[in-house]
Amino acid sequence: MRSFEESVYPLLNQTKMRRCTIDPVLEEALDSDIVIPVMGPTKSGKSHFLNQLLGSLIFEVGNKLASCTAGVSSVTVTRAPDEHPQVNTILKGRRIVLVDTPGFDDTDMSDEEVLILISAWLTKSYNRGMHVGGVLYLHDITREGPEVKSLSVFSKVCGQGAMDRVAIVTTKWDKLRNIKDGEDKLTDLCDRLWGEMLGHGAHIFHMRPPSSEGESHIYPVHTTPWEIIHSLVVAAENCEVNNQILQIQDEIANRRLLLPDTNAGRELQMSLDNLLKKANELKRKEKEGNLRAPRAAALLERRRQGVEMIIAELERSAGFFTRARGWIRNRFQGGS
Ligand SMILES: Nc1nc2c(ncn2[C@@H]2O[C@H](COP(=O)(O)OP(=O)(O)O)[C@@H](O)[C@H]2O)c(=O)[nH]1
Ligand SMILES: [Mg+2]
Repeated sequence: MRSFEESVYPLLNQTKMRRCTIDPVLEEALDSDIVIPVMGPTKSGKSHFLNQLLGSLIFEVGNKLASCTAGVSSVTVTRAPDEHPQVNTILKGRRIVLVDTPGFDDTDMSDEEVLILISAWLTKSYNRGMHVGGVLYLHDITREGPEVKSLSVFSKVCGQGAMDRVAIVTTKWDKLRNIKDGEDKLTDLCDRLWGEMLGHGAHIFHMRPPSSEGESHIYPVHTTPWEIIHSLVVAAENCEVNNQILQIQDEIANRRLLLPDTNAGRELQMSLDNLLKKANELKRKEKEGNLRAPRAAALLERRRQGVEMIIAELERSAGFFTRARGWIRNRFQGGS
């Protein structure tokens, strides 16, 4: 089986992200583990959801540059709280591995970088025998504007075959001034954006706001994090263990595709052409003096790391890319 991450990690070693990529849970992987990655746009409430589920502040809420939540991190649970005995009946002592991931459309990280981190974790977990029991996709119901890219990459990471183990979870209902607005948005999202995923078997849940005890009737639904996890554990139980795989894991580990050639990579247009365009755009911004502020400079540095990582992977594939790499580097770093 191809070890995707080995091609990427040496490069990560040189970056600030190194500590975020070494996940002790992966070092002690068990083939009975039920992996549940939590994905979705930045600030949709992924870390908050996990903390609520775990009943403590495990994951940092509100992504910050250079913090470990900027990477992929996981935690294992072997027992649900006593109010959810049905989960424990199914688990029979097996571990749930909850995986917190960075979101696409992050201001601090390029989408390519995010996909590399997520796919590296998933490939490594698959190569170590773990199975993906289900996947959560969180969506902030108060969100205005599109999240088309995040969703389309997500659906390509999972693949149609995994959709019946996907749970779309809407969050932040308590922030709406008017619940009706949320319900209207929901109808629109189900018709327009999520229709295909739902058609392929994805489930939909709405998080009960923490303050809604006793008044949950005003919300369209009232699901708690453990109820959602329960539904995924049931879905995993009904899925043949060999089929508990995501499309991107199959593409990289079994079919030996390079990340840019996977469906998700293609969705992000991680081609050399596109990298060149990005590099040139960054160079142009630099020339225009847009990057004088320290934060903007840090952003450029991270984007550069993202591009470097992708180039490192492309470089592995053929000698052709070695020459292309030198050329891209020169152009990107201001050479001719
Ligand atoms: N009011 C409200 N705030 C939330 C809810 N879920 C998350 N948040 C807040 O939204 C922000 C982003 O949450 P976070 O979990 O860091 O998002 P992530 O980037 O998806 O991990 C934080 O300030 C959270 O406290 C919710 O259901 N209601
Ligand atoms: Mg987070």
